[in-house]
This record gives sequence, structure tokens and C-alpha cells, in this order.
Amino acid sequence: MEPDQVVALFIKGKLAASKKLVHECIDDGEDVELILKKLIKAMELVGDQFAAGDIFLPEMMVSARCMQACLAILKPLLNKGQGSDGEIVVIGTVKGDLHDIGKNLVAMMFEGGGFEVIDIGVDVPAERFVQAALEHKARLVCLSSLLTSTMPYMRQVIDAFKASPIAAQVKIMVGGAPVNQDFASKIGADGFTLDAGTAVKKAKELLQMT
Ligand code: B1M
Repeated sequence: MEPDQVVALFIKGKLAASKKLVHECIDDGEDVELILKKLIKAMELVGDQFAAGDIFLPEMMVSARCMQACLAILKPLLNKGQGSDGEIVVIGTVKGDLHDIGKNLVAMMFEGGGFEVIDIGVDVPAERFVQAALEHKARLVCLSSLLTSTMPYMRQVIDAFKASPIAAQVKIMVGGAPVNQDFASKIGADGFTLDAGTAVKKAKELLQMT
């Protein structure tokens, strides 16, 4: 499977064919993490085509649907067999932002890593993050943002935690395509990870579980 081949299926919304391709790769013994990497690369290429004006919103939407169906196939195979640590993580995409594929992938990795995941969805206001962390007694909160216009809202979420009674108990991690370590440090996040694969490791370091 090559990312270009996936892109061709995704932008035409070929759901069944996309799923079939992933199943075939699994049956052929291809490494699951490699399949995942290629799917993520394909979505990046979809984004590039959108930015270049070669495809439009409907193609991005059907691509997202195909990607989600492919991830559902990989989910039971990722991070299989790691022990449960019983830690709770609250995760959501910040207010104004509807992108959730990356967030869902991070959530999937946390589940695989033994965390209990409280996924509070997309377009989440700061107070909802605080409320969920309080309600579930979470020690970790993860914020996702895919838009440069919604990145600054992450600071508002962090500030809301700082002003809350649980400020000292909660660690906040941020991520998403436009986010980097420099930005994360500037807004006062406790941690940043580039991708879903390293999120669990970083979380365990922050929570001193390693
Ligand atoms: Co949107 N979109 N989109 N989009 N979209 C981008 C982000 C964009 C870069 C495309 C482009 O122009 N090249 C661009 C943003 C440009 C910018 O901000 N400067 C863009 C735009 C402009 C828009 C709209 C404004 C378009 C419009 O309406 N005109 C609109 C905004 C809607 C809104 O949110 N308010 C919009 C809408 C959409 C769809 C709804 C069609 C769809 C999303 C569907 C969905 O998510 N359910 C969509 C898609 C699919 C994309 C692209 C093509 C793919 C995103 C994706 O799923 N990638 C994207 C292009 C791109 O990113 N290059 C694009 C795969 C995913 C696995 O990667 O999400 O990066 P990612 O997650 C990674 C890491 O970032 C990290 O781990 C993940 C896995 O390794 N990570 C975390 C993510 N969250 C984390 C949290 C953590 C840690 C790590 O916590 C600790």
C-alpha cells in the first residue's frame, strides 16, 4: 500500500475499497504501525491537495470518513496487550475546531496504554475541560488543535485550569499539526508531543509513572 494509492481512494470517498485495502495489508502481514503511518501520510497529502486548490471541502470530508473507517480496523491491533494503569485522561479538541481524527488516534493510543479515556469531543470550551477533569478526577488533560486560528485558545484552557481548584493536580499536554514545543512552552503547557505514538510515553513521564 502506498499513500498515493490511499489518497486516490479517499478523495473519491471509496469507503469499501479503502477498508479492503487495509484488510489486505493486514492479511499480508504488513506492520500495523507502518500501515497507520501511510494512512496519516495520505491525509497529509489530502491536505496538500486542498491547500493547492486541487480538491475542495467535500473531498476532505469523504477522506475523513474513509480514514476513520480505516482507523477503526486498526484500533484493536494497536498497542495490544499493555497493562492497565488505571489513570484517567480527559481529551478534546478545543473550541472552534472540528478536527478529531488525530485526537481520536491519541485517545486510541491511551486506551491501548491502559488509561481510561474521557473523550469530550470537538469544539470544547475551556470550562468544559475543567469540569470534566474535576468530575472524573483526571490527572491528565490533552488538548488538540489543527487550525492556526484555534491554537491560541489552548492558552485559554490552560489559564482556566490555573484559575481552578485543581491547578496543582492536573498536567496538560497539547498537540496537533500546527503545534510545536516552542508554542507549548509559551502557553504554559506541561507537555507536547508531535504524534499519537509518543503521547503515552510523554504522559507517563509527566505523571511519574515510569
Ligand atoms: Co481541515 N484543515 N479544515 N478538515 N483538514 C487542515 C487542518 C488544513 C491544514 C488543510 C490545508 O489547508 N492544508 C487547514 C488548516 C490551515 C490552518 O489552520 N492554517 C484546514 C482547514 C483550512 C479547514 C477548514 C477551515 C476548511 C474550510 O471550511 N474552508 C475547516 C475548519 C473546520 C473547523 O474545524 N472549524 C476544515 C474542515 C475539515 C474537515 C471537516 C473536512 C476534515 C476534518 C474531519 C474530522 O476531523 N472529523 C478536515 C481534514 C480531514 C483536514 C486534513 C486534510 C487532515 C487532518 C487529519 O485528520 N490528519 C488537514 C490537513 C493536514 O493536517 N495536513 C486539514 C490526520 C491525523 C491523524 O493527523 O490530526 O495532525 P493530525 O493528528 C496527529 C498529530 O497532529 C498529533 O497526533 C496525531 C497522530 O499522529 N495530535 C496530537 C493531534 N492531536 C493531538 C493531541 C495531543 C497530542 C498529539 O494531545 C496531547
